Amino acid sequence: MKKSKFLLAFVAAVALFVGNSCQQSCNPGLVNIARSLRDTDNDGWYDTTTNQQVDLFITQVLTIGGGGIFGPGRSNIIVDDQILQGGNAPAGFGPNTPVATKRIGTTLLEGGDAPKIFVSKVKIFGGFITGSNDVQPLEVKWHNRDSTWTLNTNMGAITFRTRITRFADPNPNDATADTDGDGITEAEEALIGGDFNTRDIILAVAHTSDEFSLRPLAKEQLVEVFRLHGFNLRIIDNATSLPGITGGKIRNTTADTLFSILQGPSHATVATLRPSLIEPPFEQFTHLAVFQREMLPVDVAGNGRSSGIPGLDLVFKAALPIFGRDVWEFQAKLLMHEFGHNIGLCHPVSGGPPCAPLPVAERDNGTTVMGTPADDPNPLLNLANTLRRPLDYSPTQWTTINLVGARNSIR
Ligand SMILES: [Ca+2]
Ligand SMILES: [Ca+2]
Ligand SMILES: [Ca+2]
Ligand SMILES: [Ca+2]
Ligand SMILES: [Zn+2]
Repeated sequence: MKKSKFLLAFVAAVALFVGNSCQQSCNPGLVNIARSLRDTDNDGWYDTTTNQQVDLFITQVLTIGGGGIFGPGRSNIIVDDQILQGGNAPAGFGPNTPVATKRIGTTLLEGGDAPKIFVSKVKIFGGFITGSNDVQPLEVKWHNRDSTWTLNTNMGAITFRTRITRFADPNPNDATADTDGDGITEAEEALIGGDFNTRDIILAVAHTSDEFSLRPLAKEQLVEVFRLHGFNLRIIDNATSLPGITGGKIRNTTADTLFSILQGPSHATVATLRPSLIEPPFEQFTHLAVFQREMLPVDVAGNGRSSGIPGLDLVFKAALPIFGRDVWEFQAKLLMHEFGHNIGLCHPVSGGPPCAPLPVAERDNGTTVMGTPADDPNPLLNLANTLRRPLDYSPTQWTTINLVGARNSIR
């Protein structure tokens, strides 16, 4: 960063010098370079169409023995936690649909002219999508150059293509603009390589013991259901990193003496963990979930607690006793429920505040993962309703997600 600032200042100084002294003859090339490297509002995006969006595509997949292009249901393909084929993924991802996207602004200057290297994690496997939990992803390196190449795997050959498009800062005099309303400013979108027109959500997931970690398929299913509703959910945990944010295994860094491996922080004290996991530039928009075996006595009422509606933190019981993390999609559903509170959603039957009542047809524990046993007085119905909740929010709930409210929540 320092180096790029220096370079920028140097180029700008040269431009100033050239600009002042070239009444008769000057070097227009140098002036143009300086102009193209201007970041007036200092948010990490150049004023002009110098920023790069780099898309990764899969143009062809050939199976060993089969010889054909993968058809629906034949295999599962997952790239960076996005289920492209298999599970409930909609059919029809094609050679022109990006499977990964990176955006680079003023960090283009870092390291001089060397290409930027990106790493994507690719899973390709047969059988059931639940096999995802046991598949080791391939690490595929790609960079900001237009290129096409083929990777041979033990499942077959995958052909990748990269494409660069260039874009300008949409608000060159405003670093705090938030066009897409995801609670992430333009300056912050630069830190995460976010899109100005897509709602991004950053969720860090930590656990007090490895046996409570987030299961790969649970993570992929959550990313998928959010993607189908227009959100780019990025989950940072022990398997996925983002510089500035730490997920994965944690220990007690708080003054909370009750915090242990079995019982992590309470919903009220989880916020005190934030400084050890989330660097200041990411603090205002990053959600933090802590997975533990049991809730502290203060949180005993449930399997998980959000710190607020909306809020940015949550604690969560990571597994069912005996049955573990996967049965009935326990982990994915419980996380989606508590996270729903974080992003401003209430229970469908008992409702708000702060939520407006749902349409009558949606006031049903079975229509949304936000259903709660607390609204079923009959204990038998309780269990049945808990298990039949879909891994989904209701249609109205998807439209009322409040990411700006989460950003501004008290913690
Ligand atoms: Ca800018
Ligand atoms: Ca801007
Ligand atoms: Ca934004
Ligand atoms: Ca965004
Ligand atoms: Zn709840």
